[in-house]
Amino acid sequence: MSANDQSFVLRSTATSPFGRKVRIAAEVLGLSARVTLAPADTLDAKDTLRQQNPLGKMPCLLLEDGTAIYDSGVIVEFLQEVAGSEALVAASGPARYAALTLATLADGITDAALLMVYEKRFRDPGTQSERWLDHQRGKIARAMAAFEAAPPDPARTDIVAIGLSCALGYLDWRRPVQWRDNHPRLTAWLTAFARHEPAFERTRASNS
Ligand SMILES: N[C@@H](CCC(=O)N[C@@H](CS)C(=O)NCC(=O)O)C(=O)O
Repeated sequence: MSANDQSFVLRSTATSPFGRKVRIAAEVLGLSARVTLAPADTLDAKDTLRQQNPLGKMPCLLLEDGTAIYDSGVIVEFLQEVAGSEALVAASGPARYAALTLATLADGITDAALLMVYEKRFRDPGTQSERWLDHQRGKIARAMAAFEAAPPDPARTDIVAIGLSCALGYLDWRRPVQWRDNHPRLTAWLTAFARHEPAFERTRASNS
């Protein structure tokens, strides 16, 4: 059976911002019905996630023969190929690398936000490093400034918009930083993008 007609299992919680990227992509590509969400516990050594992805990170996509595909960016590209589409990122050329670079910038916001959340979650009160938190805040601030200066087209769902919307959604949910008041264009962008792309609201954890 080729990947073009098989079903997939997505190891991810409904709240994972990187998992949300994949769930939005699957919906936009018309593949949602073929992707079953199987929550993973990244802290549980017995969870099969660590065999599927030795890094123990989610999302991780499982093919019917057990093949594992990660990380979220690779999964999005894989699903796009399964769908026979180039809707989310161009297959080649300068536009591809421009989009992949901006998508990495958006993912970097989520990565830094997660590290801030983990710093608070995994360290005992009073032992958290303010220097480390500041280091991550700086990454978020610079990446957000770049997007504020040039927000993407809110009427276009591509790999950049998907990653950015999931990053901002995660900031809104976990609040490692306040971003709305000092990023009016990005705030407007997220409102307009959510209106344009229903998969954004449909993949909110409370809606799934
Ligand atoms: N670059 C990865 C990042 C994935 C990631 O950091 N996932 C988080 C959850 S949203 C995770 O698995 N954290 C647990 C850990 O790092 O052990 C991707 O794009 O999929």
